[in-house]
Amino acid sequence: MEKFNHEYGANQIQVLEGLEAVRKRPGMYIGSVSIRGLHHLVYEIVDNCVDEALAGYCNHIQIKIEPGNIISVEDNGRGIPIDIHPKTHISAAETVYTVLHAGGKFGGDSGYKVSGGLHGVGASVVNALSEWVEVTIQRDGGIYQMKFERGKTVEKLTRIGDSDKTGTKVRFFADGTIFETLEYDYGTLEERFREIAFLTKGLKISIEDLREETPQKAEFCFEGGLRSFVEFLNKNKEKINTDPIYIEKNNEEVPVEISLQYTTSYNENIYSFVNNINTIEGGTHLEGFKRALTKVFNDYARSHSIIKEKDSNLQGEDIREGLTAVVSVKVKDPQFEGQTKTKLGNSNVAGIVQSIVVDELSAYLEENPNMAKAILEKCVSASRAREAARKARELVRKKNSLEVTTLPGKLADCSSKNADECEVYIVEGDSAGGSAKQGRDRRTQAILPLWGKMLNVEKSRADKIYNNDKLKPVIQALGAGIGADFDINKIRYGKVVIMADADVDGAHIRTLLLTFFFRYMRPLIEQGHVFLAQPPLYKLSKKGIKDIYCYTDEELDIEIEKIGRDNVSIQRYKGLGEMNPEQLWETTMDPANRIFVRVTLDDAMKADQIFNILMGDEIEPRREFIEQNAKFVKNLDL
Ligand code: 0RA
Repeated sequence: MEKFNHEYGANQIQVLEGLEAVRKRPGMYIGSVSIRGLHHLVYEIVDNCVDEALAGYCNHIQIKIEPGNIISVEDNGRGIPIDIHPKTHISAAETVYTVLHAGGKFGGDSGYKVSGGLHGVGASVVNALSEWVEVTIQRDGGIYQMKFERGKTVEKLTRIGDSDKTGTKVRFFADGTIFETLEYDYGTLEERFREIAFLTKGLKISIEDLREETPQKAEFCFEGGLRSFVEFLNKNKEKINTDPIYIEKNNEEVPVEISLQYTTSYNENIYSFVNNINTIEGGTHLEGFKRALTKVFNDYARSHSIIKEKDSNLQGEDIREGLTAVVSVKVKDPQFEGQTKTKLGNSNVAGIVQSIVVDELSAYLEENPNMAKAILEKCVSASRAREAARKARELVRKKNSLEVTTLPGKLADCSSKNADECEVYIVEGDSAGGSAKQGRDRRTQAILPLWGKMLNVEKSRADKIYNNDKLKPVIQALGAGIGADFDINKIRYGKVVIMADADVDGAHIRTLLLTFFFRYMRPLIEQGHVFLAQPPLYKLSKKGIKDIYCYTDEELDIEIEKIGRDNVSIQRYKGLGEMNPEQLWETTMDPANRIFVRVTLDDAMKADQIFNILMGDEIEPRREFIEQNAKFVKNLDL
């Protein structure tokens, strides 16, 4: 342990300075101090246990949210080493919790931890940002415990009993002076742990929420790994190859695990992970995978005369139509790029993934000629549809160039032509649309009311979407094209605002639009142009004071407390339609007062998943969704 060859005192000072830096700038280490950052603390602790599982020593992780928002994470691994360094007089375990980035120094690290950035910053960061942490270790025949407060050791590692088991248990209470909220969202944690369980074949993860009278809990363990993940994603879809294709290569340099399955849907659903982190922006691993797919299917189609010599190659998008796939790689020193640092940059990974997929997938196709035929039939029909869509678009483009103004009839446009200051409100329903038209700032705010039947984006190809009565006005109003032709520079409004009620119909239109933007105008979301307007839930009136609008139940409680309970009248808004133009302006559209939620790529991806449930044929998942829908809206990142 070269690093600790200092005098005891000097070393301790360094430690405290390190953790003080974390407390001063928490965002640098965990991204933010919102609920996201709070959840990040849990992920950090669980990550260490997953590493122990990847090293082959742990097969069960138990997470509990205890009453009072205390988190407990227990694993059955080897236990963090407890030996005391002769010079520093500090146990290895204490070092892990008090020295920034010390996690990897003790050999338990899988080597695939992400250095720096948002992930893998480890136990010491959690310690620095917690009011208290308690660590209990079982190993070498004993039970050992140590305690910390705001990163400082208050009880050194002490033997408190005997045990013939091994493992580590961490309990912590996040620091309320640092985080905006200490209230964990069970659903968010559950979803992430399901994902980790899919990504770590055979690892059992249990989660339990003990905060309410009736505890919620779940247990995940998937012997099928990513195969199970793909089955889960395709639960409500019609499959082409009944069993997902599965590829696993645990080679030294870059272990690769991939599963894929074709459905009769028209969309591609590819998820990629690096070291268990969802790379929403993709990167070299995804590039390698896509290149391999294109090559293998074209080679097969040619050698089996499915496409003729004179025909052109199938394009990547034809081959990915209806594909659901998960690609997971482990990379020793991952370089993350892109706007949200979720795009893998390591260039060697592309070739490695490509060659593995080419080998394995060609073998699969040769061994399963019927599947190969069914999949290729779909690819060929996708390629024909793409041709047809291109012609349809060209036709529309020609028409557009003749009629200069092809704005939809229902659009109440703004007078400014400077996109940077212009906003378009896509409003659900005619009555709310009417109020919005009267209440708006005509110079910069345009209103587009939407009504009509919901289109199943999942079951429609681009040409049909282009002519859909609900989406066509949106495409025309935005004026930037669609799909491959979409050009963000032509966008007529800098902000695209979805204004819908907080009910099931509102959820419908929101999911439809987000799914549509995600599928056909992705840069719009990537570059942060899409927002959700947040109308108030309540109006408080009392004689002698100005009306007060509240946007959450908590806010309502606080405001009632402030103005006193007597003679207050509370109006609950059920929909936008209940507000008159002045109220709608004041509460939801006036830049000085309004609350906007910016939609992230992550949100859009979720909407896309939810869309399948809403439009699918199965009733049970739809009912479940509707019950949980309020949560989906609430969890969007601010
Ligand atoms: C390094 C070495 C050893 C175990 C661990 C790390 C370890 C760390 C954590 C964090 C949470 N749970 C954990 N479980 C294990 C063991 C080295 C040995 O026994 O030889």
